[in-house]
Order: sequence, then C-alpha cells, then structure tokens
Amino acid sequence: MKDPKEPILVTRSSMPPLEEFIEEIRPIWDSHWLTNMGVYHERFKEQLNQFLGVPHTELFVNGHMALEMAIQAMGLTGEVITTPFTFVSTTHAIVRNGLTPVFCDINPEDFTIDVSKLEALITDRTSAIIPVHVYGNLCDVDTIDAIAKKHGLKVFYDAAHAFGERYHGKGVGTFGDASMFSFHATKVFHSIEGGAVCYHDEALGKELYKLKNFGILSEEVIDGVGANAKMNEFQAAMGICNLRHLDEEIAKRKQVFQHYMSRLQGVKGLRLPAHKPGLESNYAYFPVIFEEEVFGESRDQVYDRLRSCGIIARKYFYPLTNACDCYKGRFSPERTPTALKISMQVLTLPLYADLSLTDVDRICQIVLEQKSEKVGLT
Ligand code: T4K
Repeated sequence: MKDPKEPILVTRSSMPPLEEFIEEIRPIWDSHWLTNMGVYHERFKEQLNQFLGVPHTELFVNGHMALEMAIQAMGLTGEVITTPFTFVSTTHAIVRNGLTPVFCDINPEDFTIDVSKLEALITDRTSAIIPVHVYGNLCDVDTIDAIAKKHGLKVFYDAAHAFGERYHGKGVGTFGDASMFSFHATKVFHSIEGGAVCYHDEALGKELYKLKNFGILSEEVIDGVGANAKMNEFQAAMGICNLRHLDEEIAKRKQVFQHYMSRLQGVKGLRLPAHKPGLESNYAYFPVIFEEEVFGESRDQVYDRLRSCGIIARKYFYPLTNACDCYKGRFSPERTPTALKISMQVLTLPLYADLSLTDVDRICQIVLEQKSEKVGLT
C-alpha cells in the first residue's frame, strides 16, 4: 500500500504478487542458468508471439537497445524520417547508428507523425520512416504504408507505448516491417527492464539474434559487429508473471482514465486525449494540452502548482528531441512548429493501475483550482 503522505508520481510500477514471482524464479535458482537465451527467454518469446498476434519476436535487455539493434539489422542508410515528439531514445538510436534523422512535424490531434508532410521530406538518401505510436496513439499506419511502398522505404515503428493494443482486431506489432516495444518498469507491461522487436522477415530475426549476442553465429564464427543486449532469465520471468495480469492492469487503468475524463471534460482551454475509432487502447498515459489563452494558466504554472502539492506530473515530451542540448545547432525545432507548440503545452497527469479515484479527484481539483477561484470572483 502507498503511504497517503508520499508524493504521487506520474506512474508507479505494477508488481505481480511476490509469492507468484518467487515460485516463477525457483527453477532458475535450481538450474543456475541465468542468461544467454535460457528456458524463460524462449518461453516468454513464445507467449509474446501469441499474445501480440505477431509472427516473430526477438527479446532485448531494454527498449533502447532493441531500437538500436533493429536499425542496424535492417541495414538502414543515409536519412531516416522520424518525429521529434518522443522520448529521446528514438532519436539517439538513429544517430548512434550513424544515420541522419529528418524530423517530420506531428498532427495536432493525436501527436503522431503528420502524414501530409511526410512525402516532401523524402530524398534519394532516405531509407526508412521511424514513426512513434506516442502515448499509445496509433499512427496513420495505412497512409504510412502506402507512402513507404511508393518510395521503396522501410517502416519501423517505435511502439514503446503501445503494448497490448489492437487496431480493428489486429495487434499493433504487425504494422510496418518491424515494431519495437519497451518493457521498462514505467510501462503498462514490464519485465523490470526489457524490450522486444516484432518483425515479419525471418532473415531480420537471424540478424537481430546475432547482433544482440556480439555477432556470434557459432562457437568459432563471429560474423557481425554486435554488442550485448540480451534479456536475462529474471527479466523474462517477470514478463511471464506480468503478462498473466495484463488484462486486469489495463482494466484498472481504464477506470482511472475514465475518471479523469469525467472530471476534466468540457473545461475550456483543456484538450483531453481521444482514441482513434477501432483502437483498443492500453490507457498508457493521460496527456492534457493546456491552451493558456483560454484556460488562463500555462502548462508550467499548473505543473508547479501540482508539484507544490506533492503531485509529480511530467512534461512528456518536452523538450523535443530536435531541441535537446546534445543536438544544438544541428537541428531546428522551428521546422516542426506543431510539435514545438504541443511540447510547451502538454502535461501528462499521474496514471497507474492503483491510483485511487480519490487521488484523481484531488489532482483534478488542483488542476482546476485557479480557474474555479477566478470563476468564483466573477
Ligand atoms: N521510445 C520511446 C517512445 C520511449 O518512451 C522509451 C522509453 C524508449 C523508446 C526506450 O525504451 P527503454 O530503453 O526505456 O525500455 C521513463 C522511462 O525510463 C522510459 O522507459 C520511458 N520511455 C520514458 C517515457 O519514461 P524517465 O526518465 O521519465 O523515468 P523516471 O525514472 O523519471 O521515472 C518516471 C516515474 O516512474 C517515477 O517518477 C516513478 C516511476 N517509477 C520509476 C522507476 C524507475 C516506478 O514506479 N518504478 C521504477 O522502477 O523515463
């Protein structure tokens, strides 16, 4: 149980029952087999294929290494079109592969890549599109697919936020050439740290498997410049336990999400999340856009007031990745004006399975405090 005096953070890892996890890891103790694609690794992979409805999955130590290795394994070159409205991992993975990210603006409705601006960014150096299902909002996968096919480009989705979602019954991991999921402790579904790449082409799988294990093909043949990005047995065991509880996890999140909606809907100057028709959401985040001119307060003012009351909301995703200090002078965020504006208006409110509805009421009351005072005065 959480101490009511403790601050409320943006999220809180869900844990399986301790006894269940202990039972799960007992055989690992007995076998002394801890990593390097053991029994749990293989079992977890099979369960994920089934659950996600994807043909193949490769597991990784974390989502970031999954991104980096998949970009390498896909043999991408030159320029990659992507979004700056994401966690910095997406951009770093492209740059660390020696590629140039070309930033496409986002659409103001669901903050995914603006497909109407994609084609103008394609050059003869473009090899791929790496869009992000940000907050679990599904990109316009059909248009992206059509553009990619027309120009002979690969599509690799950063689906870090979209685990467990389905679109018109199809698992989100089936779109594009491949998709990456993050199983970090802060996610709807986690394996403490962890990540996966779901893909269609078996040849890509062989490359991924090799690269995450130093490029080792067999005891005496090393034919790839790989690294170490293997998921260990304890991570896989945690994933297996959490997968059993995922439906319950998402149902609880949905309740919290709907309670926020009931409290904040209709407030002038606030824009609340909306899900695409046909999407079975995982309720990963609750991003709110604060339109200062109408709401009367800026995102930063609300952030500060919440913080002073022990509520730690987060400015996901500010700064834009093309505005990060490490990229200063290299990219210009002004070229993605919608993303720039949204990054200065958005605040993601606390959302996790065990967040009580009373806490949601308190958070909403603090968010609306100034506004109600002003209304009271007039
Ligand atoms: N692509 C995208 C679009 C991503 O969002 C991410 C990760 C990646 C790629 C890379 O995947 P990974 O390599 O991480 O698998 C957090 C997460 O660390 C990160 O996984 C996530 N995105 C990002 C959006 O959020 P921070 O720096 O905000 O985390 P931190 O430590 O401030 O934690 C946030 C809150 O979570 C804490 O206030 C409390 C709670 N928490 C945190 C930890 C570490 C827990 O309840 N338990 C915990 O163990 O990045």
